[in-house]
Amino acid sequence: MHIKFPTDFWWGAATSGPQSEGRFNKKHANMFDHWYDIEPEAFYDQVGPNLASNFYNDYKEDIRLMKEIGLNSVRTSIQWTRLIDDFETATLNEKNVAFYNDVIDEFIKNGIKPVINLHHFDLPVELYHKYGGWESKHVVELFVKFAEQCFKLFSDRVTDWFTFNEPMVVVEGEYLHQFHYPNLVDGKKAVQVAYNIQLASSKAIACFKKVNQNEAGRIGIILNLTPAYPASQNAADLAAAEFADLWLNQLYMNASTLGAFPAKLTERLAEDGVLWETSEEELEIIKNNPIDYLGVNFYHPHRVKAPEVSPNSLAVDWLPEKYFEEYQMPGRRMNVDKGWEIYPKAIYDIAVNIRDNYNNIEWFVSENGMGVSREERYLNKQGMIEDDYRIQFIQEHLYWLHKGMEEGSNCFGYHLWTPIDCWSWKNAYRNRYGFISTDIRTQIKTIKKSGYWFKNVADTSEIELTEKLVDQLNK
Ligand code: BGP
Repeated sequence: MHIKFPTDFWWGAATSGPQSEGRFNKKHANMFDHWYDIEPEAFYDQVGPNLASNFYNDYKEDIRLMKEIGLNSVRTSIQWTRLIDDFETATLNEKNVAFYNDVIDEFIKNGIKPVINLHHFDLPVELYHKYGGWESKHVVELFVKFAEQCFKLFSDRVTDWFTFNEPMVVVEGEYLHQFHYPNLVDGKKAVQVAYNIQLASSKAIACFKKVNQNEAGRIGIILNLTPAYPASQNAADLAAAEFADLWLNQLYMNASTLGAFPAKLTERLAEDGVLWETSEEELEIIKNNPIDYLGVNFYHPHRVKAPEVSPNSLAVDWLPEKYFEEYQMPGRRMNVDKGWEIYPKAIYDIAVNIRDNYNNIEWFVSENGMGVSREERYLNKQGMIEDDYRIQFIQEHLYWLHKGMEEGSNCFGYHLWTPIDCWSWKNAYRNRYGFISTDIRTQIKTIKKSGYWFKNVADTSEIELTEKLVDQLNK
């Protein structure tokens, strides 16, 4: 079976500054840099962000490889801790301004659209120690100053901007589930942080409208958006799924696209006495600055059930998990290396949801991918990793994405996580996601089978699926 996508479809991949550049010539540390400095054993094999995939030194060669595999667009992020010398005044580090200018120009020279994100889990750590990071509205203002510098410096050439990558992961990682420094468990703070990040995004969008230099310029947010599938149709499981969807998806989706938080969520948070501090003026800013377009990161579905323990038995005052619990569906298909369920049809559900509930806003798959350990297992005699599992994973997701588009969803692109194997936070280099492998000892980069395969997809905007695979997908 042949599937055809629009000829101007974005075929690309995503990375981030902190995961690819390395800490070279960086005056400041972000949250992860600092965490690694104080507790290297928290990271897989004690590998930290110092070298990452050496993009700071290798960007020319890396971009050449990205071109070789046909990518027409690539997302990365500008590190706040690299670009800015003084956070209060947002004075620039000129050497690093030159670095980002070169990177952007190099992408453009190679026919690759640079897609620029401003925050990828990389808050400057001193803003956490001084002000409580995203708990503080002063930090919101400082972020907007940083954003303004980026727009002023680069929006003559960069047309595609995003404010935040996966804000909910910051909330969960830092304040709920202890996988980002400072590893707190504090529901009340989590709620305020969730709000403050939305406010920061909306304020950055307001600023973009004032200083953007390019008529084609647009700005959005990147959300890890996933339907919350209930474990059963029982009322209790349905209620759990409803709350999970409000908290995990609708909070940012509604505020960023429709200009207001879902009332059902704010009412519940108010009843529970944990609603964020806000003001009429701030809510006006959120209302008046919706995104132009959306990025959706999708890896795995959420399956939820009613909590088994009484909400009152929670050890801390309030947690969103009061209302839902993760459900491990028997027989689910797993990527065992990463521990994530594989469920490509969710992309179709996301497409339909955006079409029906969010004014069919333009969107793209900003991350999707499969992290696999010890990929050397799949090296062939010529030294190429034969990652057929990744090719199939992409095919399956593109199949469902295409179906959603056929039914009218306004999707304009697909980005894999990630172009070149990069550093993955706590997991460091355990799971590899790239079209191109990185040897972390030598930093030699080699195109995998999926990279060559993807070049053909990008060149033709078509994919070929076997009947067997299509049958499986429709079972
Ligand atoms: C997303 C992040 C990416 C990337 C990816 C893979 O949530 O936006 O930065 O890391 O997940 O996940 P991991 O690195 O945890 O394997």
